[in-house]
This record gives sequence, C-alpha cells and structure tokens, in this order.
Amino acid sequence: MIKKILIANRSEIACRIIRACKEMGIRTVAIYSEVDSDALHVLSADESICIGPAPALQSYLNQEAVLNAAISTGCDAIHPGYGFLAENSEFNRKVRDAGLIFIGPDPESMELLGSKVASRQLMIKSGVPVIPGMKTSSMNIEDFEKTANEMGFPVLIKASAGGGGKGMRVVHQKEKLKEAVESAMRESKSAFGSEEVYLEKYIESPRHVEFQIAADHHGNVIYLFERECSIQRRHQKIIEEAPSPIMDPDLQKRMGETAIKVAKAANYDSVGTVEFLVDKNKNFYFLEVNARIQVEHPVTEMTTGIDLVKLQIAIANDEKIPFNQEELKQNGHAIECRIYAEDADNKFMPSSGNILFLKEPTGPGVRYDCGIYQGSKVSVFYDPVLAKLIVWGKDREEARQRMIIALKQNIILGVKTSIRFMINCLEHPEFIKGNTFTNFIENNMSEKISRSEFIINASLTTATLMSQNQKKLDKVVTEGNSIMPTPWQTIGKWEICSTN
Ligand code: MV4
Repeated sequence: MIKKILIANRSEIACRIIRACKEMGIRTVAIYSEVDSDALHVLSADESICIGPAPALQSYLNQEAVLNAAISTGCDAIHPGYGFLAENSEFNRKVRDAGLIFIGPDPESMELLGSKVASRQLMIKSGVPVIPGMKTSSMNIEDFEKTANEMGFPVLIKASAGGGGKGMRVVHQKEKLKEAVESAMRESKSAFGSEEVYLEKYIESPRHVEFQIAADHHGNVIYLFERECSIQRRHQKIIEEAPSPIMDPDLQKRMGETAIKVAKAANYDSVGTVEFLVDKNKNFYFLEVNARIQVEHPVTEMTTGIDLVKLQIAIANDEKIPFNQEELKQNGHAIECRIYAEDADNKFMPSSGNILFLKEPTGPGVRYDCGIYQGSKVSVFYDPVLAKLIVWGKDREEARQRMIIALKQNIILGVKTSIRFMINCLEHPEFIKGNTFTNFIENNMSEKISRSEFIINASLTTATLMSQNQKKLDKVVTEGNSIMPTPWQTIGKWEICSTN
C-alpha cells in the first residue's frame, strides 16, 4: 500500500500530483534545487528535501540524488510527472531495484516504446496502421531512393532515436534526397547521439490526435477518448482540446480500439497516451506512445470526470481500474492553454523575473493548475511553464468563449507571458471553424509584434511603481491617465488593461 510518495518534479505538475495525493490521504515529499527552495510545490508538500544546485542535470535529473531523497525520507514510491526522468527506463529500473514503486509503466515497456523504429516494427506486426515507409533505419542512400520511388514524393526523413521534429526533413523531389538524408543524419547525431534515420510518406497538413489510455496490472485496458493537439509551435503544444473537432463516433471507436491494441502489444501497465497522425481523409496512423502523464491530461479529466493522476497511483498500487469502457462517457468540451513565461513578441524567448502581481482566473468551468504565487521567482534553468488554464463548456464555442474571458482575467505582472498570443489564436476565424492543423501557427499567426508588447510594458511599469512607492503611484494614476491609452482603466489604485 503506497503511503508516501516523492514527487520527482517541480512547478505546476508537482503541485497537481500533490493535490491528488492529499485527496488519497498519501503523504508527499517534494524535492527542490537551491533556487526552488521557496517554490509553490515545496510549500504544498508535507515534507521537502534539497537535491542540489540549480542546473537540472545536478538536481531534478540527478538520478542518485532523487533516489536517495526518496529512500532517506521513507517513501514507498516516486512519481516522475512529465519531462525530467518521467520516461527514463534506466531510472525506472533503479527505483524498482531499490524496492520502491515507480509510478508509471514497467521499464521494459518504456524502453521498447522509447525506440521509434522498434515500436514501429511492433505495431506493423500487431496490425496497427503505421505511416507507409521504411521498415527499419538504414545507412545507405539506395534504400532511401528505392523506398521513395516506390511511394512517390513528398517523403519525410525522421530520426529513429528522437522526436520533437529534430532531424526531420521533407523532400519533394528525388534530386534533393541524398543531401536531405545526410543533413538529417548529422542533426540526429548531434541531437540524440545516433545518426539512425528512416523515411516515411509525407502526410500533408496532418492533425495530431492522441488517445488517453489506462492499463492496470490485471489485464484491463481502456481508452479515455481523444485530445486534439495540433496547435503546436516548433513541436511544442500550445493549445489542446477534447473532443477533437473532426471526431465522429465510428472514427473514435476505431482509434480507441487501436490505442488499446497498441497498449496490449507493448504490455503497457499505467496511464499513457497513444499519438496518431490523421490525414485530410480521416485515415489515422500510429506515431508514438508517451509513457507518462502528459501536460494536457486535464482536458480529458474535465470531459470524462476521471482523475488520471489518482488512477495512475491506484494502478501503481496494484488496484484494478474501477470502471469499464462502457461506463466512460465524454461530456462537453474542454480547452487547455499553457501559460508560459515567454516573450511572444520576441520569438517566444524565455522571460525570467519575479511575479510581482498574480490574479488567477475564475468562473464557471475554469480550472487553473498553477505552479507560482505572487512573489515567486521565475528562473531560466527550467521549462518556462507557469500554469495551465483549462476551461470546460457544454460545447466547443462555450469553452472557447470562457477560455478567452479567463485568459483576459489572468493577470501576471513581472514576466512576459504568452497570454495575448493565445487570445489571438482562440479569436482566429480558422480556430473558430475548427481548422486546427499542425501548420495552424505558421499559416495563421505571423510572428509580428502584437498589441501585447505595449500592454506588457505598461503592466511592468505599473507593477514596478506599485512595488516601489504607493504614493508615487497615486500621483501617476491621478496624472498618468493622460499617458494611458483608452484600453486602460483604473479601478481604485489598480490599472487593469481591458485587452478586449
Ligand atoms: C509526420 C508528419 C507528416 N508526415 N510524419 C512531428 C514530430 C512528431 N510528433 C511527428 N511529426 C510529424 N510527423 C509524416 N510521415 C508531420 C509531423 C508534424 C507534426 C505532427 C504532429 C504535430 C505537430 C507537427 C508539426 C510538424 C510536423
């Protein structure tokens, strides 16, 4: 029976896992690096322990330090969250060899699913639709030319060892193939330490639709429907939603049953996600499995009513999944926006500083998974996620409207954020029509300076004034209205920018 869990992560996901543990009566231990000693996840846990200096490799990625922290605080289990060590099969194995529970799939399944070529071969053998292409990677150009000529151009070259678009090359004509293969090999070698690449048929303007699955230690495997995650920037998801705008009951059943087939083929035994590419004719193809809880899991929770972190911990506790496929229903529509400390007007450069002012959004259907508080330090050492804003509505339009209102309510001063950029996405006619393909941002959201730069600078000015000298602010507010353009209004001593 799991009584105490060490959360091997930080920020919003650590806070989210701690919340699930509290609901289950499980004690929690937070880990923190020297710059995170006052972080919200540390303040939220029952206990906490410093595991090293700021750089992730010396702290959150330091396997020995994390494992020793769990042992020294008497934990039964480690929850890795996402990122960091979440899909590291070596760490997974070390935790189990030390007699602790790793809250996730077993190491063998994680290892198999971590190799693109191995999982692709397993899926072909299991009758799961994969993108047409080479069966294995190759080092000689003749194999690439032969497959490309058989399938026809355009084709896509991919790195076997990694994802996230690194080492990917689209090739539209034969003459460019050799040079593209060699360049992909070089990039893959530097990014993943392996120059193994392979070739697939290129699917034009695909959608990224992923299915949430859960499998327990007693042979039960279910799907908890899909998430549409096509709005990405440089392979980083920006906005996710459930259900997908293109989904229909027949396609959903076929994709869900295929996701279960994938989980069974890989002997998967935790919560996880099966990623698919869907083309314009609604053909779907296996992409990969994410063997962890994902950033975007709340949109599934908000439309099914299932707490996926509690389910993941229950499965790790050898419990059976407490419901069957027929009992699961999708209700309404949920959208998630990731609130990043990034400068959307300056190529999304990370923004660091102190949170001078924070107003969390509220309202019907609004959930805010937050990793900061007013006064938090936002450092440059880690992923710049500050919070996730998830909104539920009875249908997609109500969820979209509520999300826009909630984003405008979410005031964060002290760092630049991507809030204005997301409002622009959600207000775009193509988003409203549900035309959310993987090229949505490059086609619709040119990286020109938006209004947000002025709003953010003015917010920073206000915040700085507030934090320095209230009297000075009174004077500015009295006299300053003439310098604030109309969108600004003063409510008492607070200037709130109405961004509509
Ligand atoms: C593809 C593809 C088109 N054709 N494979 C991007 C990284 C990894 N998630 C797989 N990706 C793609 N694989 C073939 N054969 C287009 C993409 C792709 C993409 C996929 C999902 C979400 C966002 C994407 C952004 C660019 C490219």
